[in-house]
Amino acid sequence: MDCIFCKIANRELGTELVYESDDVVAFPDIHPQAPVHILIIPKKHLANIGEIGPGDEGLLDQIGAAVKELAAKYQLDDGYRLVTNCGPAGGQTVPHLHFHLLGGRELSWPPG
Ligand code: DGP
Repeated sequence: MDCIFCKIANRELGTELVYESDDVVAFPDIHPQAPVHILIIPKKHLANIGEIGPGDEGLLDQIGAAVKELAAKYQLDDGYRLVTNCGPAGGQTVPHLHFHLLGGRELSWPPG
């Protein structure tokens, strides 16, 4: 499958991984929207959050553990945002499930 995030997770592109667990990796976004902008993804190819299903038990727990560790690593003590875009209308451009961890500046709401 020609998926850029699968290639990153498989270490085929030389992208720096800033976190790794059994089923999850994280790496800096190539177009950062905040001083800290990390993408957290499952190693398994799932197109979006709607594809999580049987066999993926514990995946969201691992995502949560990654968020906690990365927030500490990047000293996001004042807060941060975790967001996943789903489908074209949700603003998703890479069809491999990913969570944006954004922090290091004041983040406004609602998003665009
Ligand atoms: P989304 O629009 O939610 O699908 O976000 C996709 C993000 O992925 C976007 O912020 C840019 C980032 N991105 C796309 N291609 C690459 C890549 O090759 N390397 C890295 N590090 N980030 C990428």
